[in-house]
Amino acid sequence: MQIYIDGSFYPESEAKISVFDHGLLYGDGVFEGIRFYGGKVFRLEEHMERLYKSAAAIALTVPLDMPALTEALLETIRRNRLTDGYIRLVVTRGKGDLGLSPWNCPKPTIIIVAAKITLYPEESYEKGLKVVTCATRRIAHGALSPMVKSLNYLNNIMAKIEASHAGAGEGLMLNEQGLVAECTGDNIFLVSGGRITTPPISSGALAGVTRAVAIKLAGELGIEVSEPQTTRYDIYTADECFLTGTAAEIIPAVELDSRPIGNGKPGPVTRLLIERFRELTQKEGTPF
Ligand code: PXG
Repeated sequence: MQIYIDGSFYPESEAKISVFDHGLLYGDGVFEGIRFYGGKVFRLEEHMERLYKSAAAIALTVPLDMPALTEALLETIRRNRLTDGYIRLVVTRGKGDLGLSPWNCPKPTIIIVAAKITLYPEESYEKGLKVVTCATRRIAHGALSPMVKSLNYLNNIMAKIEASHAGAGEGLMLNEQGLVAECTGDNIFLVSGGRITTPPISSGALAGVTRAVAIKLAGELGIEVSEPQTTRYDIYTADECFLTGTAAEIIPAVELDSRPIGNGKPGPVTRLLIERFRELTQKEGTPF
């Protein structure tokens, strides 16, 4: 495995960053998780734009411009001789001292890892996931914008722990008002009466790249999509539910808090979207 750090490539055993890096000391940094399929990177521009926006929001200047960083990412995939896989692109505040001030970090660190990923077994795509509501709330706008894909994932990790303790594949996260935001690493969609809904970004959901793809695919199928404030009641009483994310792609959710969603099996709209999503990932992308 060849890992990119600040302009050079290293084998995994030599790919090291400083223990004084503020990404490690304070979770001060941003990241993206990106997939590539059949020799093409899926929705690369969207991921890049979100990374630069996340960086701007935390007053972090990415030391490479977007074309140069994009080329570094493509070169990392080439060096690893992969055709299908997953990229973790990380920009940290860089090496500083033990104070939390970012002004002691002269140069942000860029890390690019290209590897394989399987988040859920194939069986979960056939049978659907069980989801439970987590007590841990999604980060509030007043604390840190949930739009920022930052290296601070502890609240989502706390929720993920709750979900796995409850034997569920994913955890539902509510915002401070008790409205549905998203899952720990995926956006959530409902199908009710032939229409699709997903919680608005303002609810605390990440502006998921896969979320946008699902909305576009639904539109192409002539299915109406809206973004109303969503409660758990809406999920309990929906016909179908599915989750979207770069790692998870589109995956059915068939149970929330031990209540079956619809008939408790992946529904026809979900299945159709999964099929269309798989076709799209083979067709579109940035070649490397
Ligand atoms: N919400 C949250 C909180 C996320 O972290 C998504 C939604 C889906 O967004 P995208 O843009 O990927 O459709 C994410 C992304 C992992 C992993 O290792 C998690 C994500 C992406 C890649 C890998 O579990 N989450």
